[in-house]
Amino acid sequence: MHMIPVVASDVHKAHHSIEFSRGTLGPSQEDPRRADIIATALRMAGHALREPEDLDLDLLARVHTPEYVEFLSTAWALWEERFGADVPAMGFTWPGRGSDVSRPDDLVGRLGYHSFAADCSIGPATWHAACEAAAIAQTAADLVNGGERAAFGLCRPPGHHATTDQFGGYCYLNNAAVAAQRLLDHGAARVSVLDVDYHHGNGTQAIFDDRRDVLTVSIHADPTVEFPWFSGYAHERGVGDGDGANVNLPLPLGSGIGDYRSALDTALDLIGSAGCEAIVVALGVDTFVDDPLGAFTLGSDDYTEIASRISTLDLPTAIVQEGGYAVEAIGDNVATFLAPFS
Ligand code: Q9C
Ligand code: ZN
Repeated sequence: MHMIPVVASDVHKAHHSIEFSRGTLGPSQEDPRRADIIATALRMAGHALREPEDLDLDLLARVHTPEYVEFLSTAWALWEERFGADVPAMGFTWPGRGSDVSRPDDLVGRLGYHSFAADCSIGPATWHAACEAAAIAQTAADLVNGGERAAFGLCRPPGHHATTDQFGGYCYLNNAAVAAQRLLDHGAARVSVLDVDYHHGNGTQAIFDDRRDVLTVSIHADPTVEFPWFSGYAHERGVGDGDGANVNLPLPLGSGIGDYRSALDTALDLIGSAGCEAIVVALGVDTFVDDPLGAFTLGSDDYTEIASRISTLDLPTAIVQEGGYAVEAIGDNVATFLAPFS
């Protein structure tokens, strides 16, 4: 049996953000142990792990703005110079609704301008870790471009909440968007990003919203009662040239495999009939019944069924890691998901 290749790295370990949750700032649930546990489980399952190639900055520039890349790459040094190295950098003032926003020159203003949530911070290792995660996604896409039927990028930090120019939701650079753009750049005329994380992939939607060449489809918890609150609704269908090329399939809290299967079949019918030549799966296993952040009720075995159905598309498939916070189960859940692609 051919186990699908896995791209992973230890660079993520030094990045551990803080998050504001229920009135308190504390260590993020997006913990370095997540990726270590997944890597161990995948090795045990027989996957070969390899390191990423260097990140292509031209590729990165096709999904993020130059201002944002400049901001992220310099924010920690500017913060440390001004406030010291003891506390990480975080935004705390965001533009109001309907305001005509200009980009502040000051770092503190920019932290608000370039973020949308108080759930993650920038520390000394954040930029390097985010670039490595994007490089992992790029390398997974390259393996698929090189003829692998599927490849997995063990990205950490995750990426699907990061927009063209804002971090949030534990995400800084949009790894799934990087992978999708890489598949396009290799010659695919159209690709799909199928986001199965518990949370809406608002960043991926925003990055590709006005484009037809990427069909973004997300299955996630109803945003009327869940992060990211302000997007993920079924009426968001893409804009301009991208009209019809974004599909949101929100599900109620408490959803299990029955509801999930229906949404997934809708997603797969759309992707299958849209002429996509390759697919990126944004894989969050925070849909797991015991996930501390999620309220779906999927069991480990359900990941076999979900992955099997996705694999019936029979498209070249780059899978990238997003969320999943039930650390005791995260390794098995990811390994279980990857098995049907082997
Ligand atoms: N402390 C991903 O799954 N809100 N991001 C958490 C509870 C943010 C999740 C609030 C959730 C972000 C990649
Ligand atoms: Zn999530």
